[in-house]
Amino acid sequence: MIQRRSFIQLSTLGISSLMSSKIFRAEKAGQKPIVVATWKEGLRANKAAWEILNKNGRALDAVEAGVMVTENSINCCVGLGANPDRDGIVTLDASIMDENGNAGCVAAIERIKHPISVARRVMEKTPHVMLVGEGAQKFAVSEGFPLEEQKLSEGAEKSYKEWLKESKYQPVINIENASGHGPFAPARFNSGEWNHDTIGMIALDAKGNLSGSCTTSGMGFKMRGRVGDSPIIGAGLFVDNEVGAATATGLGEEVIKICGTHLVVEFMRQGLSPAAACKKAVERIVKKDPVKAKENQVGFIAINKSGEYGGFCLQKGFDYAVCYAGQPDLLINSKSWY
Ligand code: SD4
Repeated sequence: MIQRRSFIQLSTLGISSLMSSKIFRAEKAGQKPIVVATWKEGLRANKAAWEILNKNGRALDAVEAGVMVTENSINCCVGLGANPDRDGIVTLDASIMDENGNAGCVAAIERIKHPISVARRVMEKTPHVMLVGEGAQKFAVSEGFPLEEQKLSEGAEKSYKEWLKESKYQPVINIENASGHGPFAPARFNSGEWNHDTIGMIALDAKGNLSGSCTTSGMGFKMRGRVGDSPIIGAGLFVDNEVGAATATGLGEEVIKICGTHLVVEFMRQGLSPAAACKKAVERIVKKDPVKAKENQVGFIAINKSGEYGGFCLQKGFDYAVCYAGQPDLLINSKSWY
């Protein structure tokens, strides 16, 4: 009788909850709090995030403050000093998600220094998830964000002039130095060490809550109006506080087509480790079109609810930065498919 009752209780719990408790027991303990961010620039961004996490702060505040550091640096390729679109105008995209599954995004916003903070205001102060272009800018101004003058950084100015010579818009990749991304890679090789345009950050705070942020100037010399994966929930960023968080970098079109970060989180829900989940999402891109996959770069990073982290990318050359107690500036060279 007892056996029969417990069987009934178990079946009313449902298979999915049984599976998920198994999943979390199977995960080995990770770090808490922890913050992980894309590319080498993530090291500096993580420092700012850690200031908050280390004081028992909220993951949401940490991922906003962290990527603001990168948006602020004039000579890098994320904020207003970044590579412009083909028409010479810098347009920025950003997204943010909190532990309650709330999300806010802006796309193709101009002359605003901190798109990530505008994304957070969209999440917290409007009934919407995404604002784009002129409307996003108007909202930002109404929220007190100053309208900046557009002034390309020296590096961006130089790359743009170089690009204008041929104005080529076709896939090329430098596999040897494979931090370039398909269609837009060559112009960026002139801009020195920093040759990508995005920072994605995911964090787990001391209370065990997850949040994430992603901010970018998008691909350099993109078509006017082009929006990549970074401001799209489930593509460039996804957070599910029951399971984990993931963010992406690289050729956004490829990430969008597989709902990349949502896929990574769903793979973690099925029991995969963050690294294995990222690899499986990369595999999805490869399977879809192996020829194209060889020519492009995509990288994913992920953390799970127990503070384990991992990443995986298509081509060699993608680094990500990890920070937790006693390990403030770990830079990991991601494993790659090719
Ligand atoms: C995009 N995913 O707009 C971004 C670009 C990027 O490093 O990640 N660059 O497609």
